[in-house]
Amino acid sequence: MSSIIFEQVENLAVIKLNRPDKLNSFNREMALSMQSVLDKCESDASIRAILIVGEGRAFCAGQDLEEAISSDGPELRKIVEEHYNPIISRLRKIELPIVAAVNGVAAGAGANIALACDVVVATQAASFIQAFSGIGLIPDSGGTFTLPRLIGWQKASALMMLGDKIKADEAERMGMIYKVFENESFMEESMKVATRLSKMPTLGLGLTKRALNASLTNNLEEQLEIEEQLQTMAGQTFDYEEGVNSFLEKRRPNFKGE
Ligand code: T3D
Repeated sequence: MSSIIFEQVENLAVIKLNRPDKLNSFNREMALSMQSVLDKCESDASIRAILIVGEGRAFCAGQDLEEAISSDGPELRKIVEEHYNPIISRLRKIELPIVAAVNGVAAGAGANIALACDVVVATQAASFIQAFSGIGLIPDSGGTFTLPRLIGWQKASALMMLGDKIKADEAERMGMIYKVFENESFMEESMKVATRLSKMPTLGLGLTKRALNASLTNNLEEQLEIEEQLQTMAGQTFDYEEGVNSFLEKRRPNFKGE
């Protein structure tokens, strides 16, 4: 059984983390498979959005701790350098909208992988735990970068040090995630969000992601400059023409992602 399941539904790639008996925690094989499947999504022009979800009752419990302490497993530095850093870099660099559908507990690297996605939705029963401090580690997978930007420095440092379990509703209230859906309709609602994104102007959304990424280090003048460049690019796409024409003709747009 593969630890990462890939399915394509029209223009949407669905990536399932599939080690349910280990709460979808990452071992080396799963981390490397995740990287290859993300590469496939990036290089296949028919894919216009990605949804990541966990199989079973958890989203992801972070690093597989049995592997982490095994004498023949990869050393800790390698786990961060070769497993998690390349996953987070891909999630941010791939110019497609990526939805994390958090179907249960998201702990450690599992939480920070979800939070690196562009749109994070969760089922009511989900929770987020910066579990690292409980085992003497520091938050990795971009957590020290992402979490303070999402919820502010004070809340982030407290959650990262205390390792509190944050329920989905609270995560939504504090701006950590986009939306919570009821348990019963969670998968259907998550698919609706991701499918909608997969039918939108893909290049424009990709450039929006590029602009947001750049804003993390730019000052206002630099950001205005990049908006000018990227808007010029967006204005040359088929989907821009289609969007304006469909508006003027009072009809639904038929975006192609071109
Ligand atoms: O080398 C390095 O470690 C560097 C990399 C760091 C990145 C990280 O992600 S560090 C953080 C690692 N993750 C954790 O510390 C979380 C560990 N898990 C938990 O705290 C709890 O399992 C949860 C809060 C996530 C869920 O609790 P609960 O009560 O719902 O489930 P459970 O009973 O604890 O777990 C169910 C099974 O999954 C259990 O196995 P069993 O007893 O049924 O055979 C448990 O051992 C297994 N499991 C859960 N998390 C992990 C795991 N097995 C391996 N690794 C895990 N992370």
